[in-house]
Amino acid sequence: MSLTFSETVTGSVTDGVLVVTIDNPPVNAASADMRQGLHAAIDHAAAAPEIAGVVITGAGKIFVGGADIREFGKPMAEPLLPQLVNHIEASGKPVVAAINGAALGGGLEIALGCHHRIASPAAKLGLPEVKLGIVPGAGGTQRLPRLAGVVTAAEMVATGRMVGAEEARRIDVIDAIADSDLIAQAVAAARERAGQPPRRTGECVIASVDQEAFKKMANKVLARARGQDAPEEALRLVRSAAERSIAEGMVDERATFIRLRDSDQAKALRHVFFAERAAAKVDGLDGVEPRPIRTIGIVGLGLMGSGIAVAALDGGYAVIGADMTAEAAQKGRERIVALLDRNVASGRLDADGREKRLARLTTSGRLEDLADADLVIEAVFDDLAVKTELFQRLEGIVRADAVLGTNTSYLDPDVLAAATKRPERVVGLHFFSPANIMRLVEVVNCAKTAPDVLATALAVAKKLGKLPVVSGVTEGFIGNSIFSAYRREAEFLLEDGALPEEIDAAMEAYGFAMGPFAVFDLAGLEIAWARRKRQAATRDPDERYVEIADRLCEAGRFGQKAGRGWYAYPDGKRTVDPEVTALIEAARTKKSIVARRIEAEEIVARLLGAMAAEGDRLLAAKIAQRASDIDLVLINGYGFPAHKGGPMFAAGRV
Ligand code: T1G
Repeated sequence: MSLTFSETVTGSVTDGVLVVTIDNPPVNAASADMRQGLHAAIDHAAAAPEIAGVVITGAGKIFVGGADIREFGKPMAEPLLPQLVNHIEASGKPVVAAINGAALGGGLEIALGCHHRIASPAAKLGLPEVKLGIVPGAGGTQRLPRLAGVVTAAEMVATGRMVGAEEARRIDVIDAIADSDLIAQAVAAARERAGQPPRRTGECVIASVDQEAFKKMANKVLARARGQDAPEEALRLVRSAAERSIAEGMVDERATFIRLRDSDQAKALRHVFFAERAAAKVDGLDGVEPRPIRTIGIVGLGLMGSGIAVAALDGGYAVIGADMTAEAAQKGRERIVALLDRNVASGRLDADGREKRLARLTTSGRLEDLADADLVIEAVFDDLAVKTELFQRLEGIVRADAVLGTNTSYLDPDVLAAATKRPERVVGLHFFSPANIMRLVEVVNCAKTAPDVLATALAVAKKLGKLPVVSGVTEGFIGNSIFSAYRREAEFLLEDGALPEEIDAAMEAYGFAMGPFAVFDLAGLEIAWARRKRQAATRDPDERYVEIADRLCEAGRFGQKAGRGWYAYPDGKRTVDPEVTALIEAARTKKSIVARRIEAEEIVARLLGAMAAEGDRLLAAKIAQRASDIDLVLINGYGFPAHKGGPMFAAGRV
C-alpha cells in the first residue's frame, strides 16, 4: 500500500519498515513540499507501532541534489532543512539513508541526520555549497566532522569536493556500499537496528584534531579561494565543531549561511550555476540528435593537439592522433604520454586508467590513418592556407558524414568551411590551453554548420567534461573579442596615467589571479603584435591607438619567456622595470598627454565597462545567445573571478 506524505514524498511498508521515496524531478531538491513530506513520514513512523524503522531514498539517479536553490531569497516555509534533519536524527526508530545516487548539500545533510547510511556504488557525496558562495546550512559543518574527522571534513566543505562511494566508506561518511539491492539491504539494516538506541551523528564525539595537518590544508584552500568568503567561513565552522556542542555550532552555522546566502558573492555564484545550465540550451537545437561519435581524430599533436587528445581519452573516446611526419607524430605521442604520467603522479589517474587510455590511442604520421574517425579536430598552426589545405586533404580521407572541427582561435572558420565540399559539417571547437585541464570550449556555429553537427560538437564537449559555450563567427569569437576590449582599455589607462603594476594590482584585488599585463606577459606579446601589424593597413586613423606595446616588441620585450615584457623577470620573478615606465612616459609625451592619478576603483570600473560594452556588441550581433554565456566564457577561459559573476553580471546586464 502506497502512502502519500506530500506531492513529492511517498512511502510503502516492507518487512515492517517504512520505505520513503523522494520524487521531486529533476534533482529531488529539498523543496518546501519535500521537507514537509519527509517530516510527515517520520511522524507517521513514530506513531505507527507496526513500523520498526524507516528507509529514505530518492527516485531516479539522484538521492537529493540539495536545498532548492530557486527558493533562495524567498520566504522559507517550515520545516526549514536544519529542523527537518534534527527531526530525523531525533527519531526513536532507526532511520537508514539508502543513497541511490548524488547526495549533495542538503541531501548529504539529510543522510548525515540518519542513523545509518548505505550507498550504491555509483553514489556521489559532497557539500558543494561553497561553490554557491555559501556554507552548509543544515548541520553539515557540524555532523560531517563527527564522522570523517575535522581535517577531512573541513577540506571537503571548504572546497566543495565530491567523493565517490569508496572514499565515503573509507572516511566513515557512509557505513556500507550496497553489493546488491540497495533498498533491500537498507530495510535489513533498519530491522537489525530496531529497538536499539539509534546512533545519532550529532552525539558522536570528534576525535582530536591534528592542528598541523589542519593548518596545512587550510593554507592550501585559502590560497585558492582568493577573495571568496565562504571557504574561510567553512573552515572556521568545521573547526569549531570540536570546541562546542552541536547545538551551538548549528546556530552559528545557520546565521553564517543566511548572511552568505544574501551576499553579493553568493548571488554571483548562483548566477554562474544557472548560467551553466542555461548555456546547454541552444536555439534551434530542440530535438536535434547529435551524430554518434566513437573515434576522434586529432591533427597536429603540439601543445594544444596533445592536450585535446588527452581530454578525448579522458572522455572515453578512441583517439587517432596524426601529424605531418612520423617524427612529429612520435613527438606528439610522447607529449600525450607525458600528460597522462603527470595525471598519474598527481593522483588524478591510476595506472589502470593510464593503460586503458593508451590502449585507445593510436598515433600516425599519415593523414590517411584518420579514415575511421567520426570527428576530426585540427590543431595545426593558426594559418588559413595551412588549415584550408588540410581540410581539403581530409575530405578525400574521412567518411562523408564525419564532422570536421577547427581549433582556430582567430581565423574565420566560415572561410575555412567554404573551401570544403561539405561546409555544413565544419564547426569550431576552440579549446583553451592546457586543453586537458581548462573546462571551457567555445563551440563556433559557422554560417553553414548543420544543426546536428552543432549538436554533435556540444555533446562531445560535454562528454569530455568540458563546459561548451556556443559562439557565432566574429574575429576572436566571444572570449578573445572581450579580451581584446579589455586589453585596449588597459592600454588607454596606461596613456591616461596609470602604470602596469597599478592596473594589475587593482584587478588582482578585484579577484583576478593575474592582472592584464601579467597575463599578456605570460601569453607572450608577439602574436598580438603580428595581428596589430596585419591590421595596421585597415585601422581607422581616427580610432585611438596606443603604441606602447609595439615599442616593447620592437625592443624584443616579448614577455615572460623572453625574460622581459611589461615587467622584467629576474629569476622568473615579476619585477617592475623602470625601462617600461620610461617607455610609457615617452608615449604620453609624444601625444602631449598629461598623466593623472587614476584610482583602483576607476581602473576596475573602466575595464569592466569595456568588457560589458563589447559584450553588448556581441549580443546585438547575435554572436552570443545570452549575456550569461559571455560571463561563463570569461570566468572559465580568462580567469574572471566567478564570485563576481562575470563582466555582464558585474555590470548589471543580467
Ligand atoms: N536546486 C534547484 N534546482 C536545481 C538544483 C538545486 N539544488 N540542482 C539542479 N537544479 C536544476 C538545474 O538548474 C537544472 O534546471 C536541472 O535541475 C538539472 O540540473 C542547506 C543550502 C545534482 C549533480 O550545489 O550539482 O543544499 O536547467 O543540469 O547534470 O546546506 O544539478 O533543467 O531548468 O545540473 O544531472 C547544494 C547542485 C545546494 C548541487 C545533477 N547542492 N546541483 O546534475 O543536472 S545548497 C548543489 C548539481 C544546499 C544546504 C544548502 C547538479 C546535480 P534546468 P543539471 P545533472
